[in-house]
Amino acid sequence: MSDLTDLSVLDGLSKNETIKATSNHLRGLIKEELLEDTPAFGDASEQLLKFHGIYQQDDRDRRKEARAKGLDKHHQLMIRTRIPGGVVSPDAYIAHDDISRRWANGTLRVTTRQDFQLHGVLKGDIKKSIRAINDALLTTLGGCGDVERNIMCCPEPIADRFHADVHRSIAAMVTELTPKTGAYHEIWLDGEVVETSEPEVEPLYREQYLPRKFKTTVALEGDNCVDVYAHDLAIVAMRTADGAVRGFNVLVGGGLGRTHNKPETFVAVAQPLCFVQPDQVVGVAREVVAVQRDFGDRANRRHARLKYTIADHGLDWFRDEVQKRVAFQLQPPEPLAWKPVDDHLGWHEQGDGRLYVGIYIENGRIADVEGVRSRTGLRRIVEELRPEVRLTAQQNVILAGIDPADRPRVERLMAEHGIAAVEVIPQAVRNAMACPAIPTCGLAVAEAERALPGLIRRLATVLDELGLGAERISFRMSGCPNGCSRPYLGDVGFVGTTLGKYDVMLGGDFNGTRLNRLFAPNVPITEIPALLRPMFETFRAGRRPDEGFGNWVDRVGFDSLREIAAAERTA
Ligand code: SRM
Ligand code: SF4
Repeated sequence: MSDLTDLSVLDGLSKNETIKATSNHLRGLIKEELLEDTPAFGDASEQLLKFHGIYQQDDRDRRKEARAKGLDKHHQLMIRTRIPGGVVSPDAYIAHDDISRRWANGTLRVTTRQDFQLHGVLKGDIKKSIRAINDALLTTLGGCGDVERNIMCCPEPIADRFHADVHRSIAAMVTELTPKTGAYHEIWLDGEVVETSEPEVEPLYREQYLPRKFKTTVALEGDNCVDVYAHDLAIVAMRTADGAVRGFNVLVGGGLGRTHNKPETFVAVAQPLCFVQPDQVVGVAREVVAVQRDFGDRANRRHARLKYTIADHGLDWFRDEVQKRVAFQLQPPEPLAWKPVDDHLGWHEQGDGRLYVGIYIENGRIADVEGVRSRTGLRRIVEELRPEVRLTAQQNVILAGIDPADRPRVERLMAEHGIAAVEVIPQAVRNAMACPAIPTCGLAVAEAERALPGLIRRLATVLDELGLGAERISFRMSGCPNGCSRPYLGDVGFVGTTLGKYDVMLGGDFNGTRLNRLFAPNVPITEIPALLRPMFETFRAGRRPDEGFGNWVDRVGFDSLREIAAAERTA
């Protein structure tokens, strides 16, 4: 197998199904192509590499130049390390920082799913990079691909029984849901090829893995900092009065990817499925994945996520299918109540006499740029004090286990490297997220990470002028409708439609429990502050006590907002 064109496509199924089925459990020709002196892998390997946590990309900023010179694209790879619950040891942090300097583009990207991404790695350096990540006891296996992705969890490093028990459950889920193939070790770590007459078995995923990516998160009762409603499988840990895990609420079928002008693709929030006991959570997670494995659409990848399986068959059918496969009775889901989302930034006690500090990283990009040297600064702190590092779902970094006596040293190092204390960061900036988009993402139709910093500061100024500077409003920007920064769950979402233009979405809520809706299509980025300013003014005048911006929008409705916008245009 060398290229998609060589494959006879499995009857009625998508090309990817053939690639997976004939890959010998994700091996394909990756090992052979690694040895070839070429800048890029072939099409089939490109798909299989995702399961190994690697995306083939090209530098889109250099496309024009390459075309003008009659050259090929500037091929490069992105590596995604899977980091359950976002917990990174100091050694693993240093390993990633080293790779970013030696083989990647000199930056480290914290993702919205608590992973690290390294961009700009060349094919010749990929094996060394993967090996270095594994030497630091992390893996990229399952970072991408049609399998269970990174299992997220609220990253707050509180030292109590509840948090410890939840993390134990997550570790068990990770073990259960990680692919068992030996391909990863053989290809990247020069593991021994086991010659046996017994066929290799992938007990959960079998020959064809899942129809599509599958995402799970674990929230702790009351705090939706991990955006429960965006997930295929969302698990909410509930506590007893004395701080033990009482059980887990289980929700299914959330997903945010959609395609412009294809109404058959849609955004969905996860719906409550059941409540299970602590010792049943791994079993229920496994069987939710197994039902999706068996019934997900393998013909049309645009219709293959769990949200479509549930939309097609119904939630009751789905619950029955899961019930048939587990040996215990699924209990009815319990109602959920959320406190205001906590982004865990700033200094806090962690319950064992030590402190943690949440540090704001703009759009998750750890880099040395214009006055902010977060790469060097974080490296110095981690090397000197060896805190545990935790990545948040808002693309920020927590340093945990700090001796209170070391707090002044951490603060001094932060200041020396231009890393701002959270108190001085405008709320609009603090609550904003953008996906990478151009130049690395091949699917981007507009800028995001490079466009949001300018826009968000203009919006912060507007809010300040109106006396709303302290208001917590979430702003999320994505460079295409796939929704990697979860724009549809923010108070305000900006979804790229073409270079320089965005669909402006309004009416979500700060706690991420409700989808926003399209308010104004295709707005040039330069016009967004003027579009939103009158909304903020009317919000200030007409809000109820403690009412957030998104909730106010939802209450007053788009008709009145459009009247406000029209009045502004004729004024
Ligand atoms: Fe995403 C594809 C980046 C979280 C929905 N996402 C991509 C790719 C890999 C582009 C590609 O397929 O070629 C992007 C790589 C860009 C780059 O250069 O780094 C990409 N997604 C990201 C990250 C890095 C954004 C970020 O700002 O951090 C996030 C990595 C998470 C991780 O560590 O695993 C990221 N992506 C998300 C989320 C948010 C979430 O999961 O909480 C979503 C929406 C939730 C969902 O999945 O429904 C998301 N990404 C997508 C989709 C649309 C999926 C769909 O069902 O239609 C794609 C495209 C696809 O899969 O075909 C996509
Ligand atoms: Fe790329 Fe679109 Fe995801 Fe942004 S939202 S990273 S542009 S796929």
